[in-house]
Amino acid sequence: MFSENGSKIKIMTKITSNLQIDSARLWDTIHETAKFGATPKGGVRRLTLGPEDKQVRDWFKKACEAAGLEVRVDALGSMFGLRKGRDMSKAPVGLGSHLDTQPTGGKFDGVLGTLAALEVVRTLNDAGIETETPICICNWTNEEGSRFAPAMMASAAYVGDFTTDDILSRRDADGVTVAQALDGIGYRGPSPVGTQKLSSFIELHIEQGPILEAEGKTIGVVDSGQGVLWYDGKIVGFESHAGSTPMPLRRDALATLSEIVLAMEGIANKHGPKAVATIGEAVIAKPSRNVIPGEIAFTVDCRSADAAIMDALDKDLRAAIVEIAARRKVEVTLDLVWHKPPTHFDAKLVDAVENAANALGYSNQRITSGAGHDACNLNTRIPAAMVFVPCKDGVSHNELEDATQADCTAGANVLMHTVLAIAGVASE
Ligand code: HGY
Ligand code: MN
Ligand code: MN
Repeated sequence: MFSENGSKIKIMTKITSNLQIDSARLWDTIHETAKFGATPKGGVRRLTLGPEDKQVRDWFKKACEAAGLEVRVDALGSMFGLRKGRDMSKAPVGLGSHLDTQPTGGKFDGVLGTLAALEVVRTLNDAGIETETPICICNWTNEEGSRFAPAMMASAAYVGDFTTDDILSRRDADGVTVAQALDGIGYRGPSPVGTQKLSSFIELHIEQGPILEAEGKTIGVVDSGQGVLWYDGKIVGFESHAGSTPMPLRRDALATLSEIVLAMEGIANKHGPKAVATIGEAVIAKPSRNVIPGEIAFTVDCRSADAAIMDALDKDLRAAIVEIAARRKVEVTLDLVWHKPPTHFDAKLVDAVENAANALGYSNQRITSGAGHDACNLNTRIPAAMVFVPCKDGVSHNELEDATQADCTAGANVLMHTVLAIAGVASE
């Protein structure tokens, strides 16, 4: 299921040429695909496996085939565009990201990495370059985890963290399963997950944070990534009359949640700055303006690059909930639904990214990824690394998400030369 090479890959230490991607073409494709799910505020709403995702997948498949790639779709809908290399006995070097977005997503999250991978292929085609090892561009299904949990779902199944059947049975808020959604857009591919071998993987992504912009750096050499804890929570209090129930007798689920939110914020700050946490979803079961909320479902997202801090976040959050629940005489359950340990990317590949950035003359610095990415999953099985570029004000998962053409171009050039350093150039 995985590349036999492991991290015994040979990496050229210096880049072979000053080959540059076609900046205007990359920028045009980013804006062309942004129309699939375009929102009035200039963002993109392209939930995984929905109609807009089908539109961009169809576009991507056609573009890959037009670039001479052999396109395969696996059982979870992940798409692979294989470009032949001189030695087809070698597992290809992977590059890419995801094309699904958050409900209030932007034009660049995931899209930049996937379309930059396509641009790398187009540039190698234009230059008549054949790589020694084949390369394979990837669009991973459901990186966002917004419609179906967990995030980075398909790459997690690819590395064996979940079975394909487990993922196919996951349901969205309307009860639709991943299997039904895949069939609904015709992207439940024939090949079992993991059929497409990869010897390594490089992902270009916007930073989704403020550091590179604040430091005035063009490239982020990502050497690590935060670990993630996702929980599903449920509070059961007691519905009763909003007017006639005396305050001391109330078992108010929303007031309970409000205390949990502030307790969790305090816990993250206590363990900060290397800890973050939020409650992104909260649904009152039977909302009514004159009924005291009796039942609420909520989700928690905690992260840290330090495994010990992750353990402390879990311990402190559970202790706080026990105390609040007892005092308010309500029942609170908290189920851990996803635990992704912190990522430490492959040192040799991280160096290759840094070498490419330096050789191309781009200012750069080492950085930890605050967000999760498919490369974080892949790195548990094959060598992986990431390239970051700044995004405006560090904003992402917001329709205002923005980046510059120059930075996107720089990121794609570093991606291309990193991939060439790994795959090798057979002929040009
Ligand atoms: O949640 C994440 O970090 C990613 O954006 N899906
Ligand atoms: Mn992303
Ligand atoms: Mn995202």
